[in-house]
Amino acid sequence: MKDVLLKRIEDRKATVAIIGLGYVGLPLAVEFAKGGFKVIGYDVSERVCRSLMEGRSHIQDVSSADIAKFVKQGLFEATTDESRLKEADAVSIAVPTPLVKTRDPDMSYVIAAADAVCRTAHKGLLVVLESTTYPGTTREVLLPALSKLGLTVGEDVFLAFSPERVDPGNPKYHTKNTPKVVGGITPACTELATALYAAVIDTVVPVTTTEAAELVKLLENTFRSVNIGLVNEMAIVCDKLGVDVWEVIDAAATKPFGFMKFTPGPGIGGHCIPLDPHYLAWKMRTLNYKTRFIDLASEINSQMPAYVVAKVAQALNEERKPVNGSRVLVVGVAYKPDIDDIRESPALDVMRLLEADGAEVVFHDPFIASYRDDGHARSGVELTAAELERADAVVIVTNHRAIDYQMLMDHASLIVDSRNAMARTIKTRARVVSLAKTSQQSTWIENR
Ligand code: SAJ
Repeated sequence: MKDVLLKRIEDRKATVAIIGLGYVGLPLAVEFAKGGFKVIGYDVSERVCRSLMEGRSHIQDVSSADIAKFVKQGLFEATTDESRLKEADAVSIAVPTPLVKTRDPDMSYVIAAADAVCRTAHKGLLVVLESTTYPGTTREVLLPALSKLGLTVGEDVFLAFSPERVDPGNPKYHTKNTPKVVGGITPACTELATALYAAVIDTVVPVTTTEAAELVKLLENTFRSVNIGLVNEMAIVCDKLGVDVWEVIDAAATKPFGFMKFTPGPGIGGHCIPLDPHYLAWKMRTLNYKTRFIDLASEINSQMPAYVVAKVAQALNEERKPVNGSRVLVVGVAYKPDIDDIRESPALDVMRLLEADGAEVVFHDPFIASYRDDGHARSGVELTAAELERADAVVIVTNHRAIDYQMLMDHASLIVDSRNAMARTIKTRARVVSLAKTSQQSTWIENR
């Protein structure tokens, strides 16, 4: 079986199925089509499949021109018909793995995809799970499901895990030039998964087990969460010492080895960093081990929105204004600069907390004109001089490059800057309050 599939991959005769046509699955589907493979994209969304078949991409990093070309050439087909998976020689599962309210894993999408694979599996099939998940998922969920069909994994069918490393909006790294880690249940599984991805991705990094591959991704993103938590705590430390945290970080970043720059902010958002580490924390709890770094980083990062709101309240108080009844303009609500994604954005928490204190909150984001919050649509405002002059406080939450920060300086009266976005503006009208109370710096020096 292994050699037959290896040959089909080598000759580009293998049909590749991708389950889940989102920000991971669709770029992967396009890479396989570019490599000359016939690709069947399976998604439960009728709307997604229809727009793809009409040649339109719904993913920022995938061009509609590519979709239209491969649909026309018959190399890519999007379908909601699960039975089409029967045609696949290899299937990659790239479905969401969110958390439920109690921050426990929601495996429902992975289980639904695994069930679809089992209903259409056949001898000679390679299955690769890409969704970020707790270590053990591939062996504990997918392996038994396939074995129940009477198929021996490693001989009749092959099973591996390969973490997705898609960084939406990254101008330099995309699916083809980002090294791909793969780990199989058996060496034959690893060999086949390596051959499949090596056909379209520049660098493939095999590891010995599916657990190792699952942990690689969790280490990558826990590393970020912990280091972001560290610099957020450093911001609080600098605030109490009256030191400019940005100056300290920029100077530390001059160290050419042994340091990696992270920057403080209003908290962490997105579909990876706030969620992935909790998959590991959950698994370790089932083994009676408390992953203290993950929990501490999460505790610090998740209290940053409240920290920013406390800064706003303090700054308004210095103007003898209560938060209650003040008009606050939040600038930048996407979860990170220069993208249009608001998922888990700390800006949502900042706005909710301000409104809970009675503030009248409006927002501006050049990438997000409106979004749905608790079921109702919220629209942003244009960034005008009038809007800035009307605000009792302007809060910079996400520092998009497209925003004119000098305009904020010239027209706002009070700015709370959670990203050091005002650093390069010329001081004119606004009073700027940073995450760390640099205004105390003189007191610190006087008292020494
Ligand atoms: N953040 C900070 N300070 C930092 C870095 C990030 O406050 O120094 C915040 C961001 O504003 C954002 C959140 O953390 O709200 C997450 O930012 P991120 O840069 O980690 O961006 P993501 O969530 O898009 O992470 C993805 C991840 N990619 C995958 O999971 C495949 C991550 O592993 C990448 O390293 C990251 O992109 C990247 O490098 O941009």
